[in-house]
Amino acid sequence: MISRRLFAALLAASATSLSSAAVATPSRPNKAKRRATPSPRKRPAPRRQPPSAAAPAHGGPTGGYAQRPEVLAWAQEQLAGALAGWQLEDVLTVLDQAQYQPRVAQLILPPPVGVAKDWAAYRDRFIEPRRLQAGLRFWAANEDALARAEQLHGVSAALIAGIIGVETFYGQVLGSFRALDALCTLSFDFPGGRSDRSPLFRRELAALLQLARAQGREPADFKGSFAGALGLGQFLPSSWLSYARDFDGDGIIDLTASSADAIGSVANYLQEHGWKRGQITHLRCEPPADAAARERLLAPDIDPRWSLDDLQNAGLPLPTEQQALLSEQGPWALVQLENGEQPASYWLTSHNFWVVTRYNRSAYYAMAVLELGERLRQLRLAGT
Ligand SMILES: [Ca+2]
Repeated sequence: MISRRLFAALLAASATSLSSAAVATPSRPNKAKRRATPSPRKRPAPRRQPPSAAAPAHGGPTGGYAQRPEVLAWAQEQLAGALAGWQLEDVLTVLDQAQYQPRVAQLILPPPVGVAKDWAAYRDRFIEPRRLQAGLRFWAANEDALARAEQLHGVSAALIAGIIGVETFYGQVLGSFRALDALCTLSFDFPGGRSDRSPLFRRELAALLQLARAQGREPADFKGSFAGALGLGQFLPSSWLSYARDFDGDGIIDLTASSADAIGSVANYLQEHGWKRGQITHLRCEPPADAAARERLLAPDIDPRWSLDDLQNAGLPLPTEQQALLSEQGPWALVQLENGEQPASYWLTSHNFWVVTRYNRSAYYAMAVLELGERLRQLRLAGT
């Protein structure tokens, strides 16, 4: 607890910083971009930078967040916004418990330049025997909740199981950082070496406090990833507040202890982001032989813009038996995933594939969760 005397001193110290825009105005929301831990850019390689490169821009490795003028200014700003109804002293009491985490500051850095993307290697990290076995156990143990989520939200049980498997290995890798530490580190000591995303994490920090109060828990009790993502589906606090659901009917939302709550929340998240019931997500294809036509189709990336006619005019080889489906379920994007030194792989992807990337904005990620889920579905059908 912060003493009254310290509290008064902090208020006095904040006077100038409050009037000098010490707190960055958050830019437009970008909440899904790094929601989940695994993307090709997120978990590669052991370490990317020596510890000194991740040193905080200001303050020090001891944190001391509640004593820093710019943090106080942020806290005061929140009282008129996300934390309306809170007392400043209560916010500072929470912040006073936060510790700077150098490992968090390292993990947020991008991988070294020059590391080639490799879909085959990425896929093999997730679609492997141990994760498949864990996925089959998870599906069997949660058959009812998965079927209910599929029925209610239109999102396939396979995709929900694929997401939870890639995110946390079915709850085996939930993250051991205190979300309060991770979010304070990234909010107020965001490292140099990549674009500053601290405004996003300051919004998530405020959301964590809101979430804790809504749940009658202490903010310091929440544990998760280095980016503050929580539970089986790795929801950031703001996503928990907006999209999480009590799916087992016990009156509370627990995305860590309740598999059913996590399942219902993942399905609800996708539905709220525009999932279309019954639409397929992707089809393997060959690229157009003509390089210019290929580049033109690839230009919009995962944004589906191309009709069947567009694809045919570009010279994309399309089996006749696929054409009715392509016509009904378009428009399409052409997605290219690189395979290191080997030739790239190509798919036609739909609006629903784009929706999966709202969970984590990476085509590699989306393809991995879809393929893991599909493999699990096939194994179940085969009675494995
Ligand atoms: Ca519940």
